[in-house]
Amino acid sequence: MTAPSRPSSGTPSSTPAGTPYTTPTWPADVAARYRAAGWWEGLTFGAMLRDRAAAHPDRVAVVDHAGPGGTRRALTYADLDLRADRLAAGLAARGITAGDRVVVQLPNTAEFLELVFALFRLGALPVFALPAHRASEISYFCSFTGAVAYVIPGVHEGFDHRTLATTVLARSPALRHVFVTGGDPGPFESLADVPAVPVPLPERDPSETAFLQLSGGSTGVPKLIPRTHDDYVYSLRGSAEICRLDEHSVYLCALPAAHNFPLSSPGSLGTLYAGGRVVMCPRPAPDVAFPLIQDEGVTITGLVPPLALAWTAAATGTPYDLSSLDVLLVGGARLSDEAARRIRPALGCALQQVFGMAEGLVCYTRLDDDPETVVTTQGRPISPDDEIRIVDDEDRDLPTGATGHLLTRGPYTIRGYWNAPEHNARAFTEDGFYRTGDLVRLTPGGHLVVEGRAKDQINRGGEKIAAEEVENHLLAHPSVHDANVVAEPDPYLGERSCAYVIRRQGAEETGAAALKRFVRERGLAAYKVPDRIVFVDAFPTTGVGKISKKDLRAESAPA
Ligand code: OOB
Repeated sequence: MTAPSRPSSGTPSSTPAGTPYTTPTWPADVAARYRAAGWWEGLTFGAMLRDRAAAHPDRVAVVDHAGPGGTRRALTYADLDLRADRLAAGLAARGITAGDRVVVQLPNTAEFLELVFALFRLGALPVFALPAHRASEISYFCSFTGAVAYVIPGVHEGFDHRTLATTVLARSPALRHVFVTGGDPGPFESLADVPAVPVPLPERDPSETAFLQLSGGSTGVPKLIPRTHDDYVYSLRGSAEICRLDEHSVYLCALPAAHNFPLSSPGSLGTLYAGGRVVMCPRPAPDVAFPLIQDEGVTITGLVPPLALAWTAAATGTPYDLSSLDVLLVGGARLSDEAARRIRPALGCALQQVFGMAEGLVCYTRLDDDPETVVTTQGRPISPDDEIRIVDDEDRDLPTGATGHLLTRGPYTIRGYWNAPEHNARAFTEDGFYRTGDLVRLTPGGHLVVEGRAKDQINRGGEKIAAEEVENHLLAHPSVHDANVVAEPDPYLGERSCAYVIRRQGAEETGAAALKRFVRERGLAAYKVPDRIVFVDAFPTTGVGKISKKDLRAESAPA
């Protein structure tokens, strides 16, 4: 395979090994076209919040229930704007500066938004970790990005992130600061003590990278996705229009706030773009979310399919008034047509399906699509400039209606992962199309239907697991000779993970429970620990002798 063309502009950086490498970005002529078309409006996140705070300072921007003893807190746009400035000043005083990376692992609280806007204003790059990540993932994010700071909740869902931070700190030479929200910071600094008198900061360039998002991934380690102000603000604007957000919209952030879906589709940032109100929901379970919908007058939210099913079931006979809810977005994994049909009758709201990816492309069914399109398709792209190709294994375009590999390119889809030259050569075509790894077809009406996946990944109810990452952890066990992780059907999650393991000859017999514990203790997020482990003597192989994951999956499927 030949090397992809490397546009000259980009984020100059170096690989961890020190080799200079420029992360590919949009070629200059393409960028100029996106600006001329008005997709890129030259607005930074810092300026966006400033504008909104000037236009409607007293309107509530964000609500959470993370005050002392779980009390309600509401920040107006003016509050959020000022708090972001004060936090930026305090972080700057601690030496955090433009271009620095900061790993953010916060639950759904107002601090999450304060912090990311503070970092956007500083020009420091949030690296968006999920609360479920543990030492394995966080240490990797910190060391790979050379992060200087890591921000955590003290204790969240019974887990002490301060202990995790101690482990991470010992493994991450560049890490200088750990900031803790909510209560006792332990040996670290409380984020509440950081804010200082605002200082003037240079305005950021809208074309620069604003943050690093995580890929679902299909390789040994997660890849990092550089998103610019220009491209991401465009995806927010497009999403807000498609979901008809305005200043009366109240968005419930029920999924983990840092994930691309609740962040931008249209998510908390799209809601702030539109001047609406974000309600932070600590957990997405109906008993937590339903009272918030009632009390806060929530109009729109987004869920992964298993949660949409749980909400649909719980809505029958609920004492809570859900009548304010206008729209439920469902995405992250395939929603079955049958489940889709149940949503409006049960919840009394419109459904919008979302098929998106942190790398860029986001498709929505539209609110004026006919009901059959809404329940049977995953929508169409945000932008008229989103380019879609559906190809065979040799990258040849297929006739309309045929199922094939989805390739995409456009004004908010990255041209390369951050510092990943070898991977970029495989994950993008020479002319800059991203290989999504999804198998899709196009309906005559121009909507996409997701039919499957070619990437080596398990989509566990919207949580993505790279098979290779888990296999590597299993292989580290002395009694494991070889391991293959595949998806198997699950009635609730859609898919769960199953590890097929060949034991090492003569090694002590380790059972499934012990092997799961081993993987967990290596510091892997709980959702990546195999749901099932099956010991086998050999793996099925293809005609050329390669291990056939297809046949392994078939073994897992119900007869
Ligand atoms: C969202 O983003 P990621 O980066 O966690 O995962 C992207 C992948 C897609 O490539 C696809 O494999 C799968 O998740 N996916 C879907 C889907 N939505 C995402 N598969 C079938 N049907 C759907 N509706 O998951 C994400 C980002 C922004 C908005 C929504 C979801």
